[in-house]
Amino acid sequence: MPTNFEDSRLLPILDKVEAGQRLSYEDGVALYRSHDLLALGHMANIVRERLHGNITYFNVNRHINPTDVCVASCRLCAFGKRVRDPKAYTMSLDQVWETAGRGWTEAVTEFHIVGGLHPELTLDWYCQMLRGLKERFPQVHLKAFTMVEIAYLAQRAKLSVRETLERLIAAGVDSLPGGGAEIFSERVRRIICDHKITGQQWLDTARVAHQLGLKSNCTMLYGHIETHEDRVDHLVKLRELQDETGGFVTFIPLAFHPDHTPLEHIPKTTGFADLKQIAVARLMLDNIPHIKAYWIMMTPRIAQIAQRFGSDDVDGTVVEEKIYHDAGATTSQSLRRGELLRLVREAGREPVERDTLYRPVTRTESAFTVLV
Ligand code: V47
Repeated sequence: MPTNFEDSRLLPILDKVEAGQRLSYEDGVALYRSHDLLALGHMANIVRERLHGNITYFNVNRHINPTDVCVASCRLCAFGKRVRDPKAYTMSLDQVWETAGRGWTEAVTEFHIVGGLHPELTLDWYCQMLRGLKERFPQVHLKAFTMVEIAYLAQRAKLSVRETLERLIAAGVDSLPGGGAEIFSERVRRIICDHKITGQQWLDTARVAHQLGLKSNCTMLYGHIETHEDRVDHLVKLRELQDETGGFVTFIPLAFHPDHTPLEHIPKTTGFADLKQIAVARLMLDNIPHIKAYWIMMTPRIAQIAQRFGSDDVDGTVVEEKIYHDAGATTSQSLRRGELLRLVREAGREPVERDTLYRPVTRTESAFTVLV
């Protein structure tokens, strides 16, 4: 098919994409600088269809946030609360287990569990929580704790990251979500999340997790004070670690939601910027299998269009979401399985329900089978 690029500076990059060659740091900056969104989408779609054909993945999952108490007080976040804040909450173990079973009747295949850095909850408490979930929901995959939470639990328990992860794995952790990476630039982190682990520590924690056989996701927070160069640097660092470990399954670009944060003056990202971010991620992260357009963050409308701009996943049913809704997200907190199917089909893609590790799931009304 003939290509009609408005931005002719992208043509050498198109040659590389067609030849399956790796894009350079400079290529990444050129992609971000271009306004030729259709050209970016065209190139990203080549890679996306080469990897996944016409399939778009989704899952039936439930988010659980056991506590919003957090010692970090990141400026980017509207979710975390001080331990003495009267609006803060911390679930008891029984409440976590009860929450896990609440919601849709559709059998979930994954619990996505993340929370604040609580100064009093111990590693043993989290291990008990995991064991209780496994006892009650043995068929459900536990995707739990960001690299930031792992590093904090290790520090509090006076254990290495490796030992901490070994205990969490023994208690039931099956994989790790991708949150907390923000943007690796230390200059930016000093402003948006100065009490969080460094970018290097996030990467080191992911490395150890992957060495122990855990798969994880990875993210990048964009649309605040970062530059194009900061974004490319972030993507290249993820790509380098992936060359080493192969442990990342999915990349999720996260658009900054400023409401109720100390950075409220920053304007929200636009649909154009969100689609460009999906496309650049697909083009730069040649070794990470999946690019997720998280519908809660992007809206179902943009997540759907993203299926033609490099993404092959829309995330899941979610059921209850706090982190983005505390920061002003106007999307609903859950979509039913049928709604996800329609969203994907109307984008001209073939929906495939997956488990956390992208194995196809077949289901009846209340039970599911993972095809292994
Ligand atoms: O860790 C926090 C970010 C993350 C804000 O692994 C914010 O499958 C925007 O990581 N505006 C949580 N972003 C979400 C996350 C995630 C979501 C869906 C799927 C997966 C996965 C992971 O959101 C946090 C932080 O990086 N965040 N506050 C905010 N105001």
